[in-house]
Amino acid sequence: MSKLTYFSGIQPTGNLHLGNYLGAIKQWVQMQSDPDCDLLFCIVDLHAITVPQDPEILRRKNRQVAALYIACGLDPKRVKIFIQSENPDHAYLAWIFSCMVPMGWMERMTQYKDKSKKQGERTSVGLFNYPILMACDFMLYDADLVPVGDDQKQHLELAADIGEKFNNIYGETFKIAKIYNQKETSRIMSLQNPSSKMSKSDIDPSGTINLLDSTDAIEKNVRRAVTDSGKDIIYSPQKPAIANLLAIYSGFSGISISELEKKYKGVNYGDFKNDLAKLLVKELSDIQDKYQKIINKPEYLDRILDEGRDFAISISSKKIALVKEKIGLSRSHS
Ligand code: ATP
Ligand code: LTN
Repeated sequence: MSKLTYFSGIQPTGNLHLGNYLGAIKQWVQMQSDPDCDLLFCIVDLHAITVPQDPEILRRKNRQVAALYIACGLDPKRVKIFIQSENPDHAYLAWIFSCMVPMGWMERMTQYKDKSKKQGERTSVGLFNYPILMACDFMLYDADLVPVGDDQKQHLELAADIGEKFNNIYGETFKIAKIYNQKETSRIMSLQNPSSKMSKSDIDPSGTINLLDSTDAIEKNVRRAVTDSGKDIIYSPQKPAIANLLAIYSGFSGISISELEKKYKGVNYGDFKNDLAKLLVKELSDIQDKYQKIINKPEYLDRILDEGRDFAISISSKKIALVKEKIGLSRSHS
């Protein structure tokens, strides 16, 4: 049986938070133990520039996210980590796909509709094209599975439509990738509003816990997290705030939600939150210690990113050559 390929990425914007960790990175780390797969993780800076970025901050964030990937447990000997803009094939294929995708497919994208509503006149064409670039990211490498949070489901469906359209016109060229995630942690919600997802772009900092937050900030935000009426600690749609805290607790402790419900039967919200805060401080300080060591070794990080880039280009350049051949972007048959 041939090996499966997993591909995923995160934008180097804002601060990575518990949602990014539980919904994405933690699953990537678990996948490493499967010897029958190849793993590629990208820092998607071309996606980041769909909204204005400060060049110095963007440069810093690229390194920060790479260091956080490793600090969270990705093993550079086992996986490839690279920066999207360092492989020009992503943007190249995005142009080709954007010439094939009907406007109507893109106009249905809910993330675009939400974000463009907020940005109004400032909305860039790049933001509109964002899901096409995302499709290229993993289709260049024939990815089988894309481990991302639930918010990306529609983008994966669009990628499948693009792949099928290309394959129908030009013959089998692209694999159709599937989304991969774990139900309970596929959508971590804001600690202040359990009906909206924890997000880098949330303007209220008390709804989010970032991976690099101080002990004080972690404790304060857990203490301030909204709870539901009643006093039982149970995982139920009627109790979205407590269900969210249980999902976070379970995600970091490895204890199942039903075990946690038993453990906290009859315990009040305050004591439950104290335990959760302690757990998060411990787990995040481990990540933070590793992060500090990596970010202070720039040559080590550069070596990993150089290797990742070279590996990525060695695969994607073959796919680009095939695509060019199929669609006639060449002087003669190769
Ligand atoms: P923004 O909310 O500003 O668009 P983001 O926090 O979603 O940014 P991304 O870089 O777009 O950050 O997401 C990186 C990964 O983290 C994706 O796989 C995404 O699905 C996942 N993710 C983001 N937020 C959550 C969340 N609240 N719960 C679970 N997974 C999440
Ligand atoms: N749109 C994704 C980030 C992203 C991505 C990808 C994820 C860009 N390209 C390729 C997986 C595979 C998001 O999480 N906002």
